[in-house]
Amino acid sequence: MTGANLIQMSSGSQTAPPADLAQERRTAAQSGLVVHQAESLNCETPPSLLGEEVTATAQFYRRSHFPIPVIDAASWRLGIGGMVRRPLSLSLHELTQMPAETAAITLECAGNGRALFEPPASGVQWGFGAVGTAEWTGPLLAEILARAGIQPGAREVVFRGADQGTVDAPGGLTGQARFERSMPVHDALESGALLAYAMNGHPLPARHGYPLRLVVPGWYAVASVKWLTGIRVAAGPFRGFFQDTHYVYDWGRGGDGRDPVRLQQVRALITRPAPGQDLACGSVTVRGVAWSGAAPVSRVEVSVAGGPWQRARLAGVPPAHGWQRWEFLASGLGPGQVRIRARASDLAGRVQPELPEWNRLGYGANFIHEIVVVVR
Ligand SMILES: Nc1nc2c(c(=O)[nH]1)N[C@H]1C(S)=C(S)[C@@H](COP(=O)(O)O)O[C@H]1N2
Ligand SMILES: [Mo]
Repeated sequence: MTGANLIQMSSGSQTAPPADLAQERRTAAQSGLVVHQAESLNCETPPSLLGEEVTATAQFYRRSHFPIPVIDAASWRLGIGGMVRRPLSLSLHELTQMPAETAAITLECAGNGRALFEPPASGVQWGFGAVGTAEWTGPLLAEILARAGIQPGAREVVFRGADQGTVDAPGGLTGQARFERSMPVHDALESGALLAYAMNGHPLPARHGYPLRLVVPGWYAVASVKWLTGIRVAAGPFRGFFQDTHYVYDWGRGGDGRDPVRLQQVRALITRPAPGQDLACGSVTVRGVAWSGAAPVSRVEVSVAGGPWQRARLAGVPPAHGWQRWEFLASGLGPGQVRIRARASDLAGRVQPELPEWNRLGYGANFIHEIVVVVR
């Protein structure tokens, strides 16, 4: 599908206004989001608001490390350089004139679920809602890289955002870092990544990366660099702060065992009923969403009141890059507090574990979601 003509991109000088933090916080709270750290605009979505195929932009979770950069779209350009045959510098207008794709893609923060780790892992204490699915529109990254022509011997593609600031460096030091992240060339070409200028049919809001962001299906969203200004093709491994120090699995075993986070872990969320909801005795339809970066979701199972895992029905056509909706008819509900749990499996053979492996920075925490309802 081409979306280029459907999105009204403003022409001429267009600067996203500096984000008013108090305003951002109010808007998030009014949309029902849980605001974690107002200073850095980190907000998550209660799972009960995540039941649709596509999440409304106002309810989409937000995660930014630094203040939102102010970008003048008229002078902004995307540079593509390094090990390429034809370095490029593209304006927003040029990008919107290219063939575009529109796809529903699920973004999930690698720290989603961190709050459940015991002992606590450091970082924003996300519950289950640092995840959302939006329709993103823009040219394929592979198409732009093909235009630039990757040179033989290139191994990685580094993506640079316009934002920067102070970070805690190892050894109790602080330093300056820019938001940059890399992917192997193969993944950059094969993952289906988009250079998105629109979200849910409108130009990207400032907080989600205006005027252009990378969106990488199946990968933890740290890969989906917002406020993109540059793409650099390189021979060596990139060692930036958000690649090598942060967003790595640190198993705390010492030595060199640190891998950057990559694919989303398999996971299901219950979106209906809502936690604490009052239900009448009898039956209720439990609904939710499930996703995995490694392979499509093959199965969702539900356990009611400590009973056995039972298979839920997967709804609709299997999505290419978005989450899978599912439903399950729970019957025979007796009075009292009833615990409902859901877990997902994928075609790569992964099953959501009872206890995800603890790691120092708290990534990949795909704990099984459970809610408690009150049956009367
Ligand atoms: N430039 C830039 N890109 C970024 C980030 C950032 O801080 N700066 N945060 C990343 C992380 S960790 C996540 S989870 C997602 C959040 O995207 P959203 O705010 O649109 O939900 O953006 C990613 N891209
Ligand atoms: Mo994240």
